[in-house]
Amino acid sequence: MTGDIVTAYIGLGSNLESPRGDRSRHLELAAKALSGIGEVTNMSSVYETTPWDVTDRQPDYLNAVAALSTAMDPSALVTTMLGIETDLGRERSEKNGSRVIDLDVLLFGNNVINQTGVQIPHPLLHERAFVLVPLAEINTTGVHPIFGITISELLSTVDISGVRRYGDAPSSR
Ligand code: PH2
Ligand code: MG
Ligand code: MG
Repeated sequence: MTGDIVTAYIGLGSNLESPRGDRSRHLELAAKALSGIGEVTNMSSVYETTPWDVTDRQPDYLNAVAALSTAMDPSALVTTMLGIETDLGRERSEKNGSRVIDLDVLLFGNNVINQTGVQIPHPLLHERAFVLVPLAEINTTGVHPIFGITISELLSTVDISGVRRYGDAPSSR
């Protein structure tokens, strides 16, 4: 714990069914889990997105972004995200391949952190429309702490054609 309350932005993604439910259900279970560790102060709509990187052999994703007010330090937050992923049945196989749930710490206040296993801002955040579209929805004027430009400015640099609005924000209650 740092003692400080910080707003972290968490990327949520799912492109598989599991015994717990479908992609939407996984986002909802993840949102509820987030509300158990801090206050979810904002949640984007859900977007259906074309797979990025491994494009030929995995289904479309649902993606969303949550704003989480937390007193955890970044490393504890990352560890907690991995624990929620495991609780929701995530199994790790191919890099950038299909997953039941993925919870990435995108931003942690204005902090820049480069430790083993903890890279914040997320190193690919600025390249990924499936992150920037939902992030811009809830944090338009937020400034990327390395590039020094806003999320909406970053959004204007990427191709958003693979990102379609799918539905309302997952309930975190
Ligand atoms: N996550 C990945 C790899 N590719 N593509 C989309 N559309 N959405 C994701 O969440 C995603 C991805 C690895 O984390
Ligand atoms: Mg990811
Ligand atoms: Mg991840």
